[in-house]
Amino acid sequence: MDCIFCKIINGEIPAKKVYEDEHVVAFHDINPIAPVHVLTIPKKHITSVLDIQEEDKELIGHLHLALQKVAKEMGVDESGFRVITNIGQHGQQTVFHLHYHLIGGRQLEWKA
Ligand code: IU
Repeated sequence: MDCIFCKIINGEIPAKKVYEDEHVVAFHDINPIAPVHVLTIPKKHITSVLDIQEEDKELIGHLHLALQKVAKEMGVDESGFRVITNIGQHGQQTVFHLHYHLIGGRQLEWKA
């Protein structure tokens, strides 16, 4: 499958990983929009939130627990941060492998 994030998962393309376990990988976004900008992704290829199946419920819970670990690892658990997943055209999704942006390290604003 020609998916850039699958290539990061299987090591074909390098990434600055901050967390990895059996089911998920987290790595620094190549084009950060904040001092902390990490992407957390399932190793299973899922296109977006719209593609999550019943059988993925445990995986998605696991991914959220991994987000806690990433936040602690990046030192933003005390200050706060934001988790975003973009979906489709209006969501401006550009990589079609489910990923959660963890953004922080400065005061964020809320605008769309
Ligand atoms: P989006 O939610 O699909 O718009 O975000 C995709 C993100 O993936 C975006 O922030 C890119 O900078 C990031 N990214 C990356 O970290 N490494 C890559 O090789 C590619 C995109 I392509």
